[in-house]
Amino acid sequence: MPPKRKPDQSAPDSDSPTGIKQPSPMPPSDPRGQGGEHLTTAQGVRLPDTDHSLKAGRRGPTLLEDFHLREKITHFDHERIPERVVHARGAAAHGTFRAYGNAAAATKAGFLADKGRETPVFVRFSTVLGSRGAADTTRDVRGFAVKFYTDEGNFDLVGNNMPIFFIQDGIKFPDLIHAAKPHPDREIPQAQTAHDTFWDFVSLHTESMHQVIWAMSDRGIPRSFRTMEGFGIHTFRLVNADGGTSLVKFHWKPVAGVHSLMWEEAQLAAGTDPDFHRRDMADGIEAGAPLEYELGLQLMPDTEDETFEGIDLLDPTKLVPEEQASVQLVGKLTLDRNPTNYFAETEQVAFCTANLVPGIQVTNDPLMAARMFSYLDTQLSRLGGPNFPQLPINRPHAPVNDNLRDGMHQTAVHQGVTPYLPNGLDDCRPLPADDDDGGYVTLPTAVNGEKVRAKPVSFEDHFSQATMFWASMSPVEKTHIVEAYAFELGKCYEQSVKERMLVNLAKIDADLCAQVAAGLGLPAPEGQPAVDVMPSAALSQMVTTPGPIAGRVVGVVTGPAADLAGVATLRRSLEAKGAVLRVIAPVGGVLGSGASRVPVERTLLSTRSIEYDAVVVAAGVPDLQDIRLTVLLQETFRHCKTLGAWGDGESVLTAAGIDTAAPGVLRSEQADVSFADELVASVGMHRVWERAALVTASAVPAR
Ligand code: HDE
Repeated sequence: MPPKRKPDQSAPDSDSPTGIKQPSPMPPSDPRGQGGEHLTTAQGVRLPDTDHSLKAGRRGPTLLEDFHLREKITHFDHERIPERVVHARGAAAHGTFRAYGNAAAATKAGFLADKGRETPVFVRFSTVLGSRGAADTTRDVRGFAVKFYTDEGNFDLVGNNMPIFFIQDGIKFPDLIHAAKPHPDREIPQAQTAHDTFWDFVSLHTESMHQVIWAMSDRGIPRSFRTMEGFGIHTFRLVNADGGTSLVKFHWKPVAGVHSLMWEEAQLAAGTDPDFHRRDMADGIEAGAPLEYELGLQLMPDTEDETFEGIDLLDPTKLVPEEQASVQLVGKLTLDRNPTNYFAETEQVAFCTANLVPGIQVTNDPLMAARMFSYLDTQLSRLGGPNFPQLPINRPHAPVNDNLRDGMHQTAVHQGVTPYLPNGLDDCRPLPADDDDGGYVTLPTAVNGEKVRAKPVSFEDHFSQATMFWASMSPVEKTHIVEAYAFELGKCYEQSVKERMLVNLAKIDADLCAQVAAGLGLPAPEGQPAVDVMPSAALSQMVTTPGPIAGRVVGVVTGPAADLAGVATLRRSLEAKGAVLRVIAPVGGVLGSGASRVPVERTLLSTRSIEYDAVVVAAGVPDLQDIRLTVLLQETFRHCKTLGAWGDGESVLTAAGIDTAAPGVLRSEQADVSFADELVASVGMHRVWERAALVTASAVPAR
């Protein structure tokens, strides 16, 4: 029998390359490599030995005749495909989208409009700049690409975790990416914007200023995929069953809230666990804590000037504040299955912004226009030809009847002799589908104008929404933004780049500019920032009430004499909330005996503070002292995460130099339910920000 797929895993379904369900008695396709009893060649010939090449005598030479050696090495030589030009580093999961039904007034797209309809999805999260093997936690924008396998064909919502973009016209994308990728001479630095060419480009290119301040904020270093928002960025046009239209921006709202890492954590994780985000997602799904997001529509009237409250909706560097157009939640995305094969699914999935379904259309956003071309085009070289939609992960779940034929890697065996239209030999089939038959009918919008290489005047304001973003931040978030600019510009060698960037920051906010300038040791120039901006509460990540803690990890420091009954109580409470408890001890092995045996999951050598959202010391190990434990506890304190101890565990905190009276340090006589509740509530706040002022060692002095 072939090996069984793990319970948390899923794989593309068994539709044929043409989208038609395989008729019985065809077995469902099995994406696993090992399906049979014996090792064979690619031609199915059974092999007696794969450890020795065929030689003339034991000491060689190797014979050209060795078809097994040649086939094995040749295939290996061609195992790699080009990584994505951008978004090369990613991780994905399968799931389901369930519509609430309240979008029906806005769109006829069935997967959004039909109450309770469930649509399979595949979602790939990514960083933009790093190569395939780069670290997950570098400061960057994150991709949030969703493929909906709807009954009307595939719809791809290829978005990011920030609602705006660096450029207003797709023709500049190669410039942006060339500047942001590693320098062409030495190919450094990897996966980051903290270098001269990036800041040279953006400082000369002021339409990037809004996206750059987002990237310098905590949004650039998410805690996990589970705690990221997602945005379609561009304005789309929705069409309802009566032909009525509206303009829309898509939002994904994470049920777990929007939370980030601290910059030092992100740096530590890049070294000690470069797979931080993908591991978190895979482990969470395996542990039964799916990732959940609600899809939100920000609907705006479809007016002739495609402008809302003075905001040009075709300008992808502008957002529409939620205070001005509320986000209506219309469905829920649940990611609950890990892929079975990284290459076949996560690497070969091909998102295309041109994958649209009836009810959803694009607008004339000039960034979108270039994307409509680019995504199909890039797959031709990445996936080796025009038949990539036949790959199992890309196949629509709707029937495909495309008259497209042949080409590299054709896996369908098309029948018949009439792949052309019109034809008389097959009754002129397949028939065109009009609106009533579910055809994708492009709205007949009027187009007029002179051919020019220019942009509208309404695209010229590059600073006021960056000012709005800054004004919407809490003091802690502002400090992080200042530190991020000072860090990144501090990594630049070119003085002129830093000075030019300060001129731009002065146009966003005088205080921001002054603090960054102080960090760089440069004078702060004067600017004229917009004065009448309204802060938008939805832009801040600060929370005032505890949120869910699903997928969060609490480390419990133990030792041979630790109170294991207390550990069990905490574990029950945390697991009931979808969180994970990990037992840390000085060395590995098993604690306790009999029914209360507890395996040690991390030793002081094999762990680091970034693995935990909170760390608690158990009673029973009061004399535990170890420099690695001190580092662990100090880092947890410095990163404003919950600390705690019960019973005599408190002395371990004290010995490590932790002020146990500081905010967010929980103490209790026992690990009882009320202690567990306190812990759950504190982790639900994400950070103990009251501690921030005590620990912000790198704070730049204010002006
Ligand atoms: Fe992409 N982008 N992009 N992009 N993008 C790609 O497509 C491109 C843009 C985004 O997980 C590529 O299949 C151009 C905005 C995501 O597989 C490529 C322009 C947004 C992903 C490409 C943009 C995105 C990509 C590389 C400017 C947010 C990863 C490989 C006109 C709304 C998808 C590939 C995945 C990937 C081109 C701008 C999001 C080269 C030309 C804006 C999430 O085709």
